[in-house]
Amino acid sequence: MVGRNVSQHFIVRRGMASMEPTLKEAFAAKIPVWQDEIKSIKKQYGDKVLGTCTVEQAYGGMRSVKSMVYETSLLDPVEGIRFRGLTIPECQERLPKAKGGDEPLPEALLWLLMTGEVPTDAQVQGLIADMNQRAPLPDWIEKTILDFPKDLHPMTQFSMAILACQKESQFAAAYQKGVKKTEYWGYCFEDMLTCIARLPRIAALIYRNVFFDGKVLPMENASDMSENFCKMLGYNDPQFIELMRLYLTIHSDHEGGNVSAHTCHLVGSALSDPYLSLSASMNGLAGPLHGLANQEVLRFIKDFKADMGGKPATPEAVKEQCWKVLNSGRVIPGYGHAVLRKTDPRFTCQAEFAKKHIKDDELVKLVQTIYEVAPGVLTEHGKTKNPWPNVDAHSGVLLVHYGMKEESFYTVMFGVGRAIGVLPMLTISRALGFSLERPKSLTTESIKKTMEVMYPHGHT
Ligand code: HAX
Repeated sequence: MVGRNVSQHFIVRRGMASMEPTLKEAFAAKIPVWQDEIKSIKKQYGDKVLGTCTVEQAYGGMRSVKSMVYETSLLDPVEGIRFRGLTIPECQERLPKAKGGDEPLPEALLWLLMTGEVPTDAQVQGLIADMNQRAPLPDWIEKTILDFPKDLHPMTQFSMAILACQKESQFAAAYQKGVKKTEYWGYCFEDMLTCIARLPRIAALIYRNVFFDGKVLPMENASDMSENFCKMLGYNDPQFIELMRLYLTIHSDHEGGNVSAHTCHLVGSALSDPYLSLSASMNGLAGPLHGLANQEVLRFIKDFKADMGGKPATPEAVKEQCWKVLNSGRVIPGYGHAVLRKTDPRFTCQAEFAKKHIKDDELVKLVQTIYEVAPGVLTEHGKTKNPWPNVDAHSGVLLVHYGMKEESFYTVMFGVGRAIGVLPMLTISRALGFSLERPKSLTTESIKKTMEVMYPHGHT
């Protein structure tokens, strides 16, 4: 079966008149190399301690506990994210781009995440052609999405639509037939690519149905994922399409411990197929402390503007608004992070995009003023370990500039990007035979007893 799928890819590749390997072939070549590497690490260091967990960490959401392997990206608290070793500026420089474009193609990032290698232009074009073939949705799923109540949150619709696609999971079907463990990854790969290819249409149907007339243009086969996505959403501006390429790229992966990545990893570890795993992951992304923060940031900005009643957004006024939010017991959305301790480079690259293309935009200027003020307020407030902005502090105002004002849709956009990170890692997990996740939990009573035995005279 895996062999048959590889030859299906070959047909696409031949259509491109190229002898480059497909992503599936490039990935397949890596698997034995990585398996040997892991075997040797386990043999040499298997009984060595990687990290410890304090009582504080057990109660504190396992913050920074080192107990999970996630290959596609790594987060440094100060420097920010690296995708397979490349920073965001390095990805912007080195990954293949669309003709005439400056921003990386998300399909190129997908290749990088899957293989650890920067693809050639021809490889990316082959992958785009393959994904376009997979993108059309079955009619019944289109109809199902159009039947959702318009007041059902777009993220709930997104998660439900991904679940609906599970009917076609090759992984689930193969498992039922008793496929061998060594062949899991091939079916997972097929689901991963089909699922990612279909997300733009799912998201566009939700957007057009909730906020407009439910009519979505057919997909253009000649374009890349971002261009197709923008056009189906109803946006033709080439600058917005470039923004989409950057947006999907930077929202893809943020190592493994964040709620959406960890959920996908955890659910997939039970051999739930990629659709079940991604749908679960999206339910985590829909939380206000995670991906929903981009919606909340725009609401914060809208409330602020309404309170100002046309008066200028001075730093003093922004400061007052920040304190108002904090004093009401809420968080300042878009600020703080569980790992980062400096400005998120995903914020910085969006600010640079804004500076380059739309520097006079009123809301972009307001985001800059918030950036000048909020870290000081949060520091004075004295609770957060990181007063600096994260990815969500900037994304909404860029979308508003190009006409997308419907903030309850923003987390769906994040979700389309996030799938490009978490589903490749899921496929790698199946290729490398990663185990069912099952950490040990304790009760407060058992922690108390353990501590009393370890520290009979109390701990000094
Ligand atoms: N505003 C007000 N208080 C904040 C804060 C903020 N932006 N960020 C953290 N704090 C508070 C926490 O609520 C916590 O208070 P309690 O002790 O009363 O519980 C305290 O500061 C310590 O928190 P922390 O250790 O610095 O941060 P956590 O790891 O617990 O939480 C969060 C990280 C991102 C959830 C947090 O900073 C937050 O709520 N930020 C605002 C929401 C947000 O922007 N979320 C998106 C994060 C990026 C992301 O995942 N995107 O998808």
